[in-house]
Amino acid sequence: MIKVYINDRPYDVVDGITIMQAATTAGYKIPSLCYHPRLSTYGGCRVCIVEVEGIKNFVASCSYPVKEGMKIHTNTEAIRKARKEIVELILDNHPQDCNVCMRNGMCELQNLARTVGVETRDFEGARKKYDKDNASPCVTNNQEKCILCGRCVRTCAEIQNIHAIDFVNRGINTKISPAFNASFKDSVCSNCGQCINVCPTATLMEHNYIKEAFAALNDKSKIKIAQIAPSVRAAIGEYFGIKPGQNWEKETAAALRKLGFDYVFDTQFAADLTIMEEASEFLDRLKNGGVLPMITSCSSAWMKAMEQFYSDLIPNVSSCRSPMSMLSSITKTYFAKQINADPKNIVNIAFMCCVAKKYEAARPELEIDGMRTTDYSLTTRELGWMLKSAGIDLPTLKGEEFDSPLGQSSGAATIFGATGGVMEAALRTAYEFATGKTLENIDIKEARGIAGIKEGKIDVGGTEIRFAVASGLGNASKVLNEVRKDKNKYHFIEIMACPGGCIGGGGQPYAGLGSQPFDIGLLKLRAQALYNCDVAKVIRKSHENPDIQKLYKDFLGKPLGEKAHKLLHTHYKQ
Ligand code: HC0
Repeated sequence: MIKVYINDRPYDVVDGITIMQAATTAGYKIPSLCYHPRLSTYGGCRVCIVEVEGIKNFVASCSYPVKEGMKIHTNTEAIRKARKEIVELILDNHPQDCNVCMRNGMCELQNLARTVGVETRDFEGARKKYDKDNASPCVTNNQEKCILCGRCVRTCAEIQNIHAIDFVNRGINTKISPAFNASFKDSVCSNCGQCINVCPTATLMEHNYIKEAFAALNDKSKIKIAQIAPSVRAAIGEYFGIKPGQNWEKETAAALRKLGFDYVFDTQFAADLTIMEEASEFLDRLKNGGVLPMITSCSSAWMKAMEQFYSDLIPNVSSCRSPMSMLSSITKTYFAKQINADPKNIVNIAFMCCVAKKYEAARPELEIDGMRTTDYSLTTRELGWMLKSAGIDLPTLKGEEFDSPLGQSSGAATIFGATGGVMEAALRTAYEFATGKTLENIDIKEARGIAGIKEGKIDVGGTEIRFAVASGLGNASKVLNEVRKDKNKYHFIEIMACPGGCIGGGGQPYAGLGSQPFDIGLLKLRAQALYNCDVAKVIRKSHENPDIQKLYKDFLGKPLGEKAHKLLHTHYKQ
């Protein structure tokens, strides 16, 4: 430890950390923009400047290390004036359209301007003129709003290892773009949406389908069906200013009915269905010498990344559709029959924590007899916006149950939303399918926690199953490179594209001012909301869900059967 002085007060801090880290531990939040604690230091925006006695120029606190006896001033007149001017200069070539901007009220630049005291806009800087890239069903790019903080570029490279975007051009023409100025649609972007989570402005946003969703809700000739992903319930409260860590599933069901949905189903029902198919597929491969390790397939951004960068591993990837797509298949077949409806009159709208689900929804491989199954996939943020704009104050609503028969789920399905949850759910069922015995300790601790890579083993009927769990595509690439070297290292691998799993999805509410995207504390709170829900359920194994048992008995036949293959499985592009 060394002693430093911050604003004339002494503090003992760890040697070698930056001034910003020292200030944070001492209780000072230095304003910043390009800085992110989980990314490499860029030091480009200079918003975090401070004065250090004995150094002539202001220094960027995000990159300058502390030294014994250093005297730091974070809040002098000169610093306040310089910081304000830096933010004014950033604003000078930023559009003046806050009132009509989708991030109005949730914009870091707007907040920063207030924090540093910008009260007038005295200069009219050169404005950037670009066409908005709206072609991708997932990510839109409006470079007129970009302040070149580079957080998106570093996230895509350092967290996700995808490298889909970078700075291009020079000077006033500098912008962020996929290679060759391509649209996101034609790039290697995995659609994970993590760049959206870290973007401080409305430059990178999800392609929103709010207008289409409202139009469908107002169409009297349609049967409107909603489903919500596991992690939506763990985060939607944050959109309404409630602290993270609570489960809002019943209030969300009530809110969706108030929005006008005729049926509100739960993606978690289909998570149980996925486990029936995936556990059966795994045991089939294990018993009959199929390709191992088997790799989970429910994360849509992982699927796109896999097809682009790991297509040699296609035989390893489970053929199961994701729970979202399974539920959409079942509503337009089994459920349509139950209510005597023409599936063409059903509109399936899925509310997901994920941006890439929009791409998944549009995949032709998932059509059934030429019919699209998920009509629209919207993010948790889009749901929050729809509810607010319809005057529905979710946290104050009296909770309601999901509709039957596609609304009941096990605890295993709930934990799908956190990294390791799919593995734990699959192992609970695979064990009992393989052995015919009850799995006594169903909490598979090695699969839990926010770590990016986890490993474990479990004895399944005398065979030791070695498994791995990776969240974040950067971590996934490390595990997959191991698999390329040694196909026998694992039997079963779960991969989720987003850090922490779906709870950290690219479509989740923007992290609050006190926390950052992929902040470990935030992810832990969201995960805990799901694990608490698992423990509170009487049924905690997918195969024990009575409505799933009925679905197989009345309609599907058996797992991996002919009908299941047509409706619940898919194939991938080389
Ligand atoms: Fe996920 Fe899913 S866990 S991908 O992030 O498998 O969006 O929560 O809905 O489909 O169930 C998202 C979350 C899901 C799916 C489920 C899976």
